Amino acid sequence: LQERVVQQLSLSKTDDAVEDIRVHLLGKKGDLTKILKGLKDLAPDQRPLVGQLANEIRHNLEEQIEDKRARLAKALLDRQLAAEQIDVTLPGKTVTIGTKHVLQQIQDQIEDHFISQGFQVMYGTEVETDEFNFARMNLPKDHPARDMQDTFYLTPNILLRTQTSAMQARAMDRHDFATGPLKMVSPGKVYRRDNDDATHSHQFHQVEGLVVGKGITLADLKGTLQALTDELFGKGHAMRFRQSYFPFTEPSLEVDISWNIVDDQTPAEDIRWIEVLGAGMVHPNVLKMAHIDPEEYTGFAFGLGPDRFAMIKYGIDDIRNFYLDDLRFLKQFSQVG
Ligand code: FA5
Repeated sequence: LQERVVQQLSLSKTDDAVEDIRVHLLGKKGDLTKILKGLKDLAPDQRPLVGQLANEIRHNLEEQIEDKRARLAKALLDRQLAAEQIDVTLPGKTVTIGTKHVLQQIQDQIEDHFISQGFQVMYGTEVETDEFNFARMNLPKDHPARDMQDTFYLTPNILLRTQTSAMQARAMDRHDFATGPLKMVSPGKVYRRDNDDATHSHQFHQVEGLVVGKGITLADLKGTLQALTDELFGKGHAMRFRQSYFPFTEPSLEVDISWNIVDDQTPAEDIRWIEVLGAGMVHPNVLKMAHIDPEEYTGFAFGLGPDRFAMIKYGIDDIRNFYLDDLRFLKQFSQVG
């Protein structure tokens, strides 16, 4: 028995294998355990002799098992140390640091501009109720103008917001007009069942702007938009206002900006316009639904597309580039903003 065990030990390569041998020898049903248990069946004069021998063998084998274990552990440690050796002279790995997405950069620039003009920034939620996205914007159920924005509905009354205008009513509800006018911008993602093309995406961004106070006029709206575009684009991009229609503003207008740099001499047909925002004077019904008296207060609102602002600013001719996660495209904007 002793010889067999010593041989097995010398062949075993893992701690588990050694444990296996120990159990077979000294476990409850182990070979040596059986011998020790069998002592009582021996003739009384044989017991001390056999007993002593068996115990000696046990001590001896236990020692050998411990010894083998220690050697295995040391070998393992040696292997680990060798494997984990660090060559401090090797050149370091470069850690690639991510940068802000170009759309986030444009949004930050727009936010910063408005903060400097005394606006507060409010973030809405992408999942909205029909009430705030449409009804409070003077678009009751079955209003034909709802078709202007084809909607992703989650339930009959809950949807993915189609416009950041959904934050207008929330802002008016929250504001205490005794403290002064409401001046807020609200940036975020919006969703529409639009077909994607060079200037449309089914998920895009808007920045809503809303000012409500006493004596606010269309001239304030135009001045506000002019100041924003001057700061963002510098001089050289022409801007034009067109009459338009939105159920929540009266009058309503849309603003186009020239994609190319132009001056007074540029022939009209050479100017490449892109629509960047809708705006207007807040409709009296919208004020009334927020319990604001339209006789006393007026306001303007706008909803601009930062994706299109970025297209103009960085000369990008296809909006889909922003959403493809192509690092070669995105890395071009790691230094701007
Ligand atoms: C609106 O969404 C109105 N809520 C804007 C508004 C706010 C008007 C407040 C009056 C007062 P419109 O659907 O035109 O309007 O979208 C506004 C801007 O969002 C557009 O000028 C354009 O810049 C951008 N936009 C609209 N649809 C898309 C699209 N599918 N992909 C990218 N940008 C878009």
